[in-house]
Amino acid sequence: MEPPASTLKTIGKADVQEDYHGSYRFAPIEEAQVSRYFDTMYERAVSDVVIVGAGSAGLSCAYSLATRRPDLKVTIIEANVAPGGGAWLGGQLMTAMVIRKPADNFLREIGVPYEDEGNFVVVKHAALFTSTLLSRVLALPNVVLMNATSVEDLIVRTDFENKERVSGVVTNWTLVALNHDTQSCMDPCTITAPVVVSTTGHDGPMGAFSAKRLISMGLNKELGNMRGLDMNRSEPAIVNGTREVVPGLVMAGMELAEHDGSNRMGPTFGGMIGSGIKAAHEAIRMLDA
Ligand code: 48N
Repeated sequence: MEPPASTLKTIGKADVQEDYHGSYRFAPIEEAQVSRYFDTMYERAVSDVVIVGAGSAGLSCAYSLATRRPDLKVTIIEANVAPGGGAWLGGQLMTAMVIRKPADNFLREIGVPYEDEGNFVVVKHAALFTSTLLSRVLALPNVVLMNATSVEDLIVRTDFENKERVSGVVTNWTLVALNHDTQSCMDPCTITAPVVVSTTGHDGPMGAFSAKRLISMGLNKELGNMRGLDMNRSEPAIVNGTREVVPGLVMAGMELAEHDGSNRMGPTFGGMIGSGIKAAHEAIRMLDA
């Protein structure tokens, strides 16, 4: 989209200069040239895959999907201003992040250093994993992140066999989504996509969003409700259980524990990585079917 015509009569020669003795000069700009977000919303109104939630599972899915299939328009919707979900800390006030083998393969793939402690590896700070993964994902040309944006509903259509199929998401600014009962409804936007991957986690003001919405719209009977902590049982269950839970919707990460009623694992993140990668494989299977 062409930038708006210049409203300034003359714009000085762009004699840019990086100088720290009082003569620093920037190239000139029109204020209107800064408003770019709406281009993104328009360009991504139809995406190939929408990933709801930019936590460790959602970001692992985005990286695996967008690198395997650079032809796909992958759009991530994240309710918080800061993406990353619960992966900024290894656990309550613990900074290091434990990742059980074989999920360490992914760390080498994206270039996160770690200490090898036998059955698992330790990343010295969880923020090192999350910031590295975020930077790798956002550097991919076919990935767009819309943060401070909430999915507040699912688009559901009937397919040619008259089966209900999730076909996209309904979005709004998070501040609006959190305040619908304090003002008249501010209508949302939509993003249609043949595949939606929901990784909205298990807690927080909007956690387990799709797991709960499937019930309130009658596409699922009841929540499985996440069970108690058991690291050895939970991580394979989450990875192996990652799947298309209803036509058009793949569920992964801790949201799946709410949907299926599988155990939680606490501050070990290999299951999130594996579940995200499995979700990427599921999304490709669905698109190629
Ligand atoms: O990090 P989370 O919460 O979710 P996961 O599944 O990626 O990772 C979970 C992991 O951090 C754990 O909880 C660890 C393993 N602990 C387990 C345990 O036993 O305690 O990320 C979910 C993201 C967040 O950033 C939310 O802001 C976002 O999803 N989100 C949404 N984004 C858009 N629209 C929504 N409706 C929405 N709901 C949540």
